[in-house]
Amino acid sequence: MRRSFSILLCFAILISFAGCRGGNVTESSAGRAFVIGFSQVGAESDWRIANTKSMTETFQGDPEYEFRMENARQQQENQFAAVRRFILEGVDLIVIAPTVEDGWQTVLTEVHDAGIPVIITDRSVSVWDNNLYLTNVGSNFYGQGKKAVDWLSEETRGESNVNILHLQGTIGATAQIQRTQALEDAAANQGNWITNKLYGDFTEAKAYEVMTDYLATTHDIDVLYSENDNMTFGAMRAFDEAGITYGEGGQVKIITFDATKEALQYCMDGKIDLCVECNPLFGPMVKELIEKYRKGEDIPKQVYVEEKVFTSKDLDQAFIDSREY
Ligand code: GZL
Repeated sequence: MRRSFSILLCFAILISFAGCRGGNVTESSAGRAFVIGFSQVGAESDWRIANTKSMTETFQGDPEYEFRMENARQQQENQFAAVRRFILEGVDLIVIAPTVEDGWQTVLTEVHDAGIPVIITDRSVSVWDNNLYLTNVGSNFYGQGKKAVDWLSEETRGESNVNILHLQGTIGATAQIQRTQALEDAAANQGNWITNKLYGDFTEAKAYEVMTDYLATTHDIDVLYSENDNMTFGAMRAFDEAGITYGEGGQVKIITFDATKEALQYCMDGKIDLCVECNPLFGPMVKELIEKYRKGEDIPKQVYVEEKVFTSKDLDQAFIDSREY
């Protein structure tokens, strides 16, 4: 009786050790690829599709890496589920492009407790302890908004009242928070800027819907401040249907963010007044930071990508054709 019990006890102890991962999961063992789990926001915009292409092409072409991407369809809950799956799979590093800033404390603590490093890309997360992630690679969204409002301030200098229609992206996303803040700060200083907000969730369809409804109530718009190109395209379609002119020489000045090829083409053709670039092509930069991390080198907590603004004067067809997105 005693003998069979001790065999059973040893067997139970063996099973319990087999279930716990030993060692540091962040160091891929010699010979196997370094596994990256990437939770992407969705496919809501041309910008996002270009960003996914940049990340995918950077890693999938390199045998040293195994790249697993999950599309959250703009739902944060889907990102939590994807990140928890990556933990269970024991990936070596997790990259997250967060839908919104809030709500990440718990799941990032779980990742931290599992010993898996995290890189935040594009937008940011709001957590008590920024040691829960290695670095944040993305845009200075407030800086983008500041470039836009500085241009608009010059364009509307001396005008009595400026009616600005503000098309907001996904509420709570860093891109929305900071592009909105830049406009609100400027409007507070200008005194003659009157702003009205519509919610377009960064998509063309939603923007077309809300703009069509809005134009049924008023056509009193001097400026459209649209937080991404796809919402701008939806708004332009609604303007066309309502007979409202826009762009250079039109009733409505259009400011748009992302500077995708399609937006730059409209800008060169005088249909959009200002394109504020938001650079999605940071896959190579993320890879470079991961390689520094794997070598034990320090990496900065925040890395901004280079970005510019464009008016029709800055554009020609060769430049637009040369753009990657
Ligand atoms: C910006 C990114 C935004 C883009 C939109 O970095 O988060 O989300 O401006 C996209 O096109 O939907």
